[in-house]
Amino acid sequence: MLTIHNPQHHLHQGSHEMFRGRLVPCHETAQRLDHVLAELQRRGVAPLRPPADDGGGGALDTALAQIHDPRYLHFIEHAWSEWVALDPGNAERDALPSVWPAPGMRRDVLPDNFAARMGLFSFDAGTPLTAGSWLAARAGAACAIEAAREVSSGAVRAAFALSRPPGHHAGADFFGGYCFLNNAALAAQALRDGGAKRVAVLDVDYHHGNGTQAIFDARSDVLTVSIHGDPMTEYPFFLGHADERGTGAGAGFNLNLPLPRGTDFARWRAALHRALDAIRTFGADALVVALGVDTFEGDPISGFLLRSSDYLQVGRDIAGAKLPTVFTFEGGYAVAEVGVNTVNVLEGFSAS
Ligand code: OKP
Ligand code: ZN
Repeated sequence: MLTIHNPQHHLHQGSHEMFRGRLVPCHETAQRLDHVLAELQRRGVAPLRPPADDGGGGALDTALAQIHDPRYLHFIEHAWSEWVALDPGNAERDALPSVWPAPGMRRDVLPDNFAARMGLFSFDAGTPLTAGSWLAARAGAACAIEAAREVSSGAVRAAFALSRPPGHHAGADFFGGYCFLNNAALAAQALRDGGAKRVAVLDVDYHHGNGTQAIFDARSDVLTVSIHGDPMTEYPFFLGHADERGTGAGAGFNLNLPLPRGTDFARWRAALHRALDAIRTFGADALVVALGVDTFEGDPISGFLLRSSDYLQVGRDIAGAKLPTVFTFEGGYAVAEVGVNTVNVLEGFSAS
């Protein structure tokens, strides 16, 4: 499968995240992507290339502004230099938010204070903003958009945007869950712009794709479907319940399939078949798969029980939708297995 990988991903490397009351080393590391790349090369699942379009000339910025709020984009682009300007010593420290507007507080006024804006544009303290976060996320967005364009043009049936930081928790105007720019949403929009009338986003990451759901919540041209750990107990907690079906014109165009911790592949696969049924009923002309493999039994931060060989079947099942497909890379924190598990999905898909 054509894979567009982000050669700048290593520019984003947080040191610590707030986790269960203390700062712990980040789970979302550069080695994750390196393992996937190595596995793709080892199995000869070519071709593999960086994005041809580096985003010069403003086309990439125009695409980003279709999904993200201009104030948010401006903030993320300049956040690191603001952070260092506050104190030169900050160059050695990641920026983490620590204060957020509660309901009833003002979101319409953009504070001058940097910490206040960090909170306004985020929803957790697990997502460090580092010197290279913007460049890495922006190059990743270019991978997702280019993958979608290759699929739209008919050059390939499917493409994989291999990038980090991941994207599915990022909303139009917020970062969080290790995500800054929503690659799956950008790919879906690029497929729409490339002529697809109806696009489905299928999110198979362990965590609910709250950013993607929120971005398309009121739209009927993009169906969002997510299979994930029940938000009653699992991150991101405040979205992802089964009764969220979309709002306004988007009513009926979101489907959440929450599952309890401890769910095994048989039960998970039944949810996948429900998701694929909904995508068929919707009449999608193209598909984006937000591919997280943190559903793996050995994942250190998740609670499902999928095994490495199961991912081949996941790929075959998704191929059964017979749609032009863009995969984006999301979670998966069992570093030694993330390559095998991810490439198993792609191989299962390609062999079908
Ligand atoms: C990102 B992706 C909160 C601890 C939980 C967030 C998990 C983000 C997962 N401080 N950490 O969906 O794999
Ligand atoms: Zn996840």
